[in-house]
Amino acid sequence: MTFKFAALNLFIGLLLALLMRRSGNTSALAPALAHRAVTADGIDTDMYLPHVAKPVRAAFVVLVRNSELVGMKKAMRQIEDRFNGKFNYPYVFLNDVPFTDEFKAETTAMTKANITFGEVPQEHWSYPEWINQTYAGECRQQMQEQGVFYALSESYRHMCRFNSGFFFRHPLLDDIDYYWRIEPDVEYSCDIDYDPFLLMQRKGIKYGYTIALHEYPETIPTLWDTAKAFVKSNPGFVRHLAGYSWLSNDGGETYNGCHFWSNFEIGSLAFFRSPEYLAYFDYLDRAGGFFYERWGDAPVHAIAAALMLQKEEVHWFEDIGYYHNPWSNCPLSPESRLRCHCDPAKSAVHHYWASCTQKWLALPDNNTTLPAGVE
Ligand SMILES: Nc1nc2c(ncn2[C@@H]2O[C@H](COP(=O)(O)OP(=O)(O)OP(=O)(O)O)[C@@H](O)[C@H]2O)c(=O)[nH]1
Ligand SMILES: *[C@@H]1O[C@H](CO)[C@@H](O)[C@H](O)[C@H]1NC(C)=O
Ligand SMILES: *[C@@H]1O[C@H](CO)[C@@H](O)[C@H](O)[C@H]1NC(C)=O
Ligand SMILES: *[C@@H]1O[C@H](CO)[C@@H](O)[C@H](O)[C@H]1NC(C)=O
Ligand SMILES: *[C@@H]1O[C@H](CO)[C@@H](O)[C@H](O)[C@H]1NC(C)=O
Ligand SMILES: *[C@@H]1O[C@H](CO)[C@@H](O)[C@H](O)[C@H]1NC(C)=O
Ligand SMILES: [Mg+2]
Repeated sequence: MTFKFAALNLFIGLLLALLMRRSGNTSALAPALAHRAVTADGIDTDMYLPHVAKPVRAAFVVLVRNSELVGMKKAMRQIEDRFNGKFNYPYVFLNDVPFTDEFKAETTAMTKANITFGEVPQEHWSYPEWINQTYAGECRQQMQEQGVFYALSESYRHMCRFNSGFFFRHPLLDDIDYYWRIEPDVEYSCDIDYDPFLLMQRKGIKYGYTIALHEYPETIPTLWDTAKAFVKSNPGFVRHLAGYSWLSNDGGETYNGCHFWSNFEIGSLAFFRSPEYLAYFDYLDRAGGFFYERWGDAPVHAIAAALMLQKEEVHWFEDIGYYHNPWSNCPLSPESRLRCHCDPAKSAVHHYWASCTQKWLALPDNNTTLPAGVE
């Protein structure tokens, strides 16, 4: 039986080869090979067709307002042209109010990929009962007098808290392991010819970024002390002691503000859904700094990533050209000029304010020395 089939296959193969030699027409075999085409990563290209299950359970996750439709389309156009037109990862749009029909129709028209629209549950976008809202109002006024950006905004604080502790719990992400965060008006300036989700999955990367900056200290006066108090009662949280030397310039005493700029993130949802991260978020949330100060999701994510993840589990997507006002990431290699339209001289990595990237890359591997300032 088996032998007969093998012989038949061999016969057909020889016949085809002969026919091709005779006709000199190599595209005669193309239809047979087409459905076996693979990407550089060895993935069957059929897996990247729209509406088909992808090699990685992943999606673009976008929190956005209806009023930002035009900026959203601009960002999507670039994501699609530079990457997703070939890969067709789905989009999940989230909003604290229902999306308008116009928003849904116009974003859906931008992509062949699956797209879903969800609302943020009210308990993920409101004041917890332990927050004194009168006091929170006084704090906002005080920050306004100090000239802090978004000092008076309540919605900005709900947004930061949602991105810190809730986005990964949204039911539309239940079947998803990795997310890629995008915002309206961001720009992607380089062709991306490989699947970053697959890179993360294969290499065990938990958190990917393009730009790492220093935070404005006046938005987070007590964040570091709160995180340290959490660690004191949950010492198992810290699995990467060298992370302290990235977060602090004085051995852990104070926070230097280093964080990954979270308007771009490609991350593992399992990391955020872990009991350790959830306990950390819960502790921060009870301390009230999302409302009494203006804690950003970027430093909240970054403190956890630096302390919970190993150096190699955090990846700088140096090769992804990216812009969110006012900073950009632009690949430096000469080869990149052929697939990018950004100016490498303007890449944030050269700038003091964004030197946290260099600092991460310089961290020692496998460092288990606890700095002096941390108990
Ligand atoms: N649905 C909804 N989305 C919001 C709200 N506030 C912010 N967002 C989204 O959350 C993300 C971050 O908000 P931004 O206003 O861009 O905050 P930012 O990046 O710190 O500040 P900018 O420098 O102004 O971009 C963006 O994708 C916004 O569209 C809100 O009240 N409702
Ligand atoms: C080559 O083969 C393809 C597929 O069989 C066919 O469509 C095409 O016309 C052929 N071309 C020539 C020049 O024979
Ligand atoms: C795309 O959406 C359809 C319809 O909602 C769904 O059945 C399918 O599983 C989705 N596919 C992917 C890959 O998300
Ligand atoms: C809430 O804050 C206000 C203003 O600071 C304060 O007067 C009030 O006592 C606080 N309420 C509670 C229950 O702590
Ligand atoms: C390990 O990190 C500590 C601070 O966290 C630093 O003082 C020490 O020099 C590092 N050790 C090595 C071998 O790099
Ligand atoms: C770090 O430690 C891990 C596990 O102990 C080991 O596999 C890896 O090779 C080490 N890396 C370096 C650079 O020493
Ligand atoms: Mg923004």
